[in-house]
Amino acid sequence: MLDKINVLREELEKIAASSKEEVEELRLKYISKKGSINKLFADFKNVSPEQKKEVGNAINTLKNFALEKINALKDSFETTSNGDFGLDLTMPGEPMKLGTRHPLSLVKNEIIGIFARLGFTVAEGPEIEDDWHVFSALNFPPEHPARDMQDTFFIEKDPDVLLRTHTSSVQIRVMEHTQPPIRSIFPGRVFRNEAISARSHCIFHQIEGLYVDENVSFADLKQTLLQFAKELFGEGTKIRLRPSYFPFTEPSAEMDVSCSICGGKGCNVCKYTGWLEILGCGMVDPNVLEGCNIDSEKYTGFAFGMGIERITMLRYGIKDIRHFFENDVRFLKQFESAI
Ligand code: 2NM
Repeated sequence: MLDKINVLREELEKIAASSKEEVEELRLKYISKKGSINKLFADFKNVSPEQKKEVGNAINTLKNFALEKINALKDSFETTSNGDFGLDLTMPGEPMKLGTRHPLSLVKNEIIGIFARLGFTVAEGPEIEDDWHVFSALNFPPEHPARDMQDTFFIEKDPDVLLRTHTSSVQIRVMEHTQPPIRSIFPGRVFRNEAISARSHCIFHQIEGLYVDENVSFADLKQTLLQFAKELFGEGTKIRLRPSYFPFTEPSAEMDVSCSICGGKGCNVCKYTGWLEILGCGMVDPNVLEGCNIDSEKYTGFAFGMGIERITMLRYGIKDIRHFFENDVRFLKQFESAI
C-alpha cells in the first residue's frame, strides 16, 4: 500500500500540462471519484489495524498534494497564456468613436462660411424676446395676425414676453447699438405655434442677413444672393426674384434657385417647375431704420432670411422635417463625421 502511495507521489511530482484540457485529464486521472487516489481510499479497508494510522496519513497527504498541484496547473491557464496577466500593454487601444455633426449644423456652417468670405460677420441674440424687437420695430401693425396667440408662443401672462418667431429681432438689436456700415448674418433657433407635420415644425432654424450702408441698392442684394446661390448649389445655378410682401422691407421679393436636382428641367422635387424657393429678401423699410435711430436719408440697406431646415432637406434629400428633432442615431450618423 505504502509503495503504491509512493509511486503515485513520484508521478504527481512530475506532472505538467500544456493546456486546460490536459489539466482536466490529470484531474480525472488522480482526484475524481474514479481517480487513483479514491481507489486507495477504497483499498484502505484491507489495511491491518496497526498500519491504518500511518497509511491513512500518507493517503491524506498525497490527496492534498495532488489537489494543490492540479489546482496550481489549473490557475496557470485561467490567468495567462503568455507568462503575464493576459494583458498585452503594447496592443493598440480601442479607438474612440467619433460623433457626427448634425446636418443642420453642417449646412449652417457652410452658409456662414460663404457670407464670411463676402465680408459678413455673425451675430446672435436672445430667444426670449419682447414685442418691440420681434414685431413693433419691424413695422408689424398692432393687429397683425403674427402677433396672435395662434402663431406666437407667449411664455408668461405678460404679453411682452415671447419666443422670437424670426431672428430679425437680432438685427434690430444690432442696428439699435451700431451705426452703419453693418454687414452681418444672424443664425438662430425660432419658434412658431404651428401644427407639427412632415413640412413644418414649431421649432426651426433661420439665417437672416443685413447690409446697411450708404448707397446699398437692390442690385447689391441681387449680386450678393446670386453669389451665395452659386456657392451653395453649384456654379451653374440661376436665381429669379418674384415680388412679395414683408412688413419690414420695401420692395420685397422671394428668391428661387434653379433646381439643383434636375438642373431646371423639372422633377418631383421642384414639382416640375424647374425652380426651388429658398429665401425672402428686400430693401429694409426706412421706418425700420428710423426706429433704430439710423438716418434713412443717408443710409439704405438690404435684408434676407432663409430656413435652414428647408435648405438641408433639399441638400440631402430628407423628406420629413421631424427627423431633425428626433435625434435618432441611425439618421444622424449618415452625415459627415465631425473632424
Ligand atoms: C426675411 C425676408 C426679408 C429681414 C429684414 C430685417 C430687418 F431687421 F432689417 F428689417 N431683418 N430680416 C428680412 C427681410 C427677413 O426673412 C424671410
